[in-house]
Amino acid sequence: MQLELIAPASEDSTYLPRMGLGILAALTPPDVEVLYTDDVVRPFDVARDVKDVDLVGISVDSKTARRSYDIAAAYRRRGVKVVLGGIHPTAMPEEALEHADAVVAGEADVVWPEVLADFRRGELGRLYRPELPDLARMPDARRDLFRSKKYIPFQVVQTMRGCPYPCEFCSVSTANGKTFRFRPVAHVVRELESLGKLVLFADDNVMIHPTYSRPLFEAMTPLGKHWIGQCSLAAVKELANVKLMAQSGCKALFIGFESIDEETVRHTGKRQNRPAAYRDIIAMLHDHGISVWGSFVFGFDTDRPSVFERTVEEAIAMKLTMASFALLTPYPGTPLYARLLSEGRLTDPRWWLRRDHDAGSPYFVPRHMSRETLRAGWVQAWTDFYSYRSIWDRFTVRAASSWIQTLGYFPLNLLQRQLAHHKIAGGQQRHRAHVEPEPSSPPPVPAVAAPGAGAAPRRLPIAR
Ligand code: B12
Ligand code: SF4
Repeated sequence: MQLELIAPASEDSTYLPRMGLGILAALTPPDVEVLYTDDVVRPFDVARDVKDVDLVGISVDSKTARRSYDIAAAYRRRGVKVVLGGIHPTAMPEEALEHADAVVAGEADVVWPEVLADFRRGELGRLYRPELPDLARMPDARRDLFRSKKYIPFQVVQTMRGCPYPCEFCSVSTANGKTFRFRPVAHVVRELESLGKLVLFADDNVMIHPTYSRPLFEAMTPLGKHWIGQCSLAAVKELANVKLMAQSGCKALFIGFESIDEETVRHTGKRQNRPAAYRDIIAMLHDHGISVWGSFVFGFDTDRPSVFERTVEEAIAMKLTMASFALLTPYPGTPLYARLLSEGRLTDPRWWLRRDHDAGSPYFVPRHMSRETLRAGWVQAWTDFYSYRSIWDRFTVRAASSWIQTLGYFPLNLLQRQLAHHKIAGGQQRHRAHVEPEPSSPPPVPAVAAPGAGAAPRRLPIAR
């Protein structure tokens, strides 16, 4: 039997293998041949790449839903059965079932062997809703499937799932549960020992639960790894935690600041963020050789047109190594989606079904500006943050600085500058170019103005 596992791409995808599929491959009986196809590495061409395998499994998030459904349709036309799973089918199982033979809504670890056995007996079910698995039984992902040289050279490792925080825009607590579940430290350490020096933790929040993370990082210290991960500000407020992370090999953290405004972080539910403390926390991280990649979101109900310029200025003053700016996106299954829907503010409630969804966002009516202003301000923030002046002004080398800050800083920023200009401002697409335009979609240019809509933000003085 041949099973093909497919990781579809969106314009926001990165050259990283899909861990969930590596785990499913590890849970697949050894007599099944597993093929791994990554749309990021080589854009999937329906005319060229559809194969005569026995079963296909596709990992779907909301940004890749449309593309996943198109790929699924091509296989099903050929008589190949398709199973969909991942965060989007978990939130939208009924929709996913319209495009697949079977859907797994939830973490598939426990149920995957059963899905395969059902398929082999010719009794594939329609909808599987597994219990949340005990991560003590989570296998190491099958990394032998991830062969492309295009992948960034960090090995992805997961230590925990679930999150109790109530951030309104986030899918995690709905999909993965409202409690933390951890892999035993010994399992993580054994997996790390089998891998190379560079590690990326695919956790939402490293060090969020110090009673787990401290023993983990202590055990990692002798391994000599260099690792990067995502982290909430709550985790790095304490000097002792920062010291331990640095000692265990942490070189950079991706931190969800979300906003520089106190009112906004309270409104989003991200209560652990205290904007007044941002600069001090970053300076402390820099002093311990940890670079910071900040993440900000625009479009919250408390955001006004001045937010773009103020955010970029603050991000420069914080001396962030890099930053990403996202448009607030109503992902299905989130409290944000439910609220905007109930307030009648979603302009295209199934935006993810559009083939051009990346070009037309935001798909909701902001409270204090028009959609055009929001999109224009978002583009401006990207180009201003990656202006040559900003790149220069943010550069800082401290005694403890790691290679990411010394050797990596300028190449990484110049790459991001290219992305800002070509993709964000120029609208250049890699994946949309491979599909037909959506005939029935409403026009991608935002057309709805909010009450009290402001003018487009002016160009920042730092921009070149
Ligand atoms: C690591 C990560 C990334 C990485 C790596 C992605 C990669 N190549 O794997 C990077 C940084 C690149 C990234 C990028 C983005 N991400 Co991201 N990411 C994550 C994160 C933190 C972990 C994902 C992961 O590896 N989990 C570990 C594996 C084991 O779990 P899993 O993938 O869910 O798989 C399990 C189940 O879902 C299921 N399953 C999955 N696939 C399949 C397939 C089949 C056939 C079956 C049966 C089951 C199944 O079984 C698996 C085993 O239990 C999640 C948050 C989270 N906790 O899920 C966000 C998350 C997935 N990301 C999210 C977003 C929004 C993004 C971005 C759009 C952000 C941006 N603005 O740029 C981009 C673009 C994503 C894209 N597809 O293009 C959202 C998605 C929301 C949604 N509804 O779609 C999440 C949920 C975060 C959040 N806070 O809401 N991301
Ligand atoms: S944004 Fe981070 S802290 Fe908030 S709910 Fe999601 S995973 Fe938890």
